[in-house]
Amino acid sequence: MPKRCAILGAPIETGASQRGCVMGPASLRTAAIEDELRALGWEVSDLGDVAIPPVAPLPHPNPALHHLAETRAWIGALHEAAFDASQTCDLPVFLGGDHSMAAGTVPAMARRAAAADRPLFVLWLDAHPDLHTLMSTTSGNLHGTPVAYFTGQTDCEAYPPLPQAVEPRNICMMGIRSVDPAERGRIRETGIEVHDMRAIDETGVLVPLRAFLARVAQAGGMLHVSFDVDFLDPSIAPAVGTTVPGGATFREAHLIMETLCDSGLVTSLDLVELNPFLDERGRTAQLLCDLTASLFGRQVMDRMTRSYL
Ligand code: 6HN
Ligand code: MN
Ligand code: MN
Ligand code: MN
Repeated sequence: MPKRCAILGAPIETGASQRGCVMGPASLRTAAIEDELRALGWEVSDLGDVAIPPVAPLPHPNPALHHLAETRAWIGALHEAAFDASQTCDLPVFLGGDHSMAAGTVPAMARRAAAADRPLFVLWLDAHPDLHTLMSTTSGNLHGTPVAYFTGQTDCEAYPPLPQAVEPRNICMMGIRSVDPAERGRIRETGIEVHDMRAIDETGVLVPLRAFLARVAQAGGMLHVSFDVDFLDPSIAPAVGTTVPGGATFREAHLIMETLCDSGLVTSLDLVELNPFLDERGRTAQLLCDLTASLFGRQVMDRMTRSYL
């Protein structure tokens, strides 16, 4: 029986500093993500884009915050739509949209995992830990806040009530290379596993990835992958508003996706922060599409054994 995948568009850009992520889902569809996955033997249904109604401004004690009311509405709408999408298939793919959308998708997947009496694990591929609370952010850009919210930190109360928090010990971050002071403290307090680019230089991506996947398998967990375009080096992925030099290479990123495929553990995926207004002839959208194909089973040569341990 073919495995079933659902695609859900999340054209949110209110969490980012620059406009353009609203076009992310359309760009990924133009890069033919649906056809790619179907060619790999998946049954794919495109559920279209989530939308929000107009909202009134929400006052907040942190005057730096941008677009709180709209972002809050997006989080609520995405949570429901992502939860529903997850009921219809084996592996929903959420097309962003800026990273504040993970404040909707990740709690939805945590709720789904709890209903199945399984823990949710999160692999966070990003230059940034996105661990600000609504009080600690100084940029006020809410795409810097989803991890604080979905791990249940205080000072996120202006977001919708969280039905199910993700355990910090079930989170693994890779590619990190830009951390604000408040986030540094919170990484220490929560004990979230962070592999910065120096660690990846030293060990490669497979050592930490395999150790994490072994933990997920051991716990019988579900695994959500949140892929921020700025995880990649800007020289191969220019279409993002928050580029940081020294990111993952083409092969490091593919090897992660291929290894995730072999593990058979991934149960949901975010593709976030694609800003087509900043792209060069669609190359970043195409790369994201190819990386997703690697996660869904594309390989150069057939392998006799697909062991990941
Ligand atoms: N992202 N830490 C910076 C801020 O403005 O809070 C950057 C956030 C980037 C957000 O990667 O999705
Ligand atoms: Mn802004
Ligand atoms: Mn991010
Ligand atoms: Mn980022």
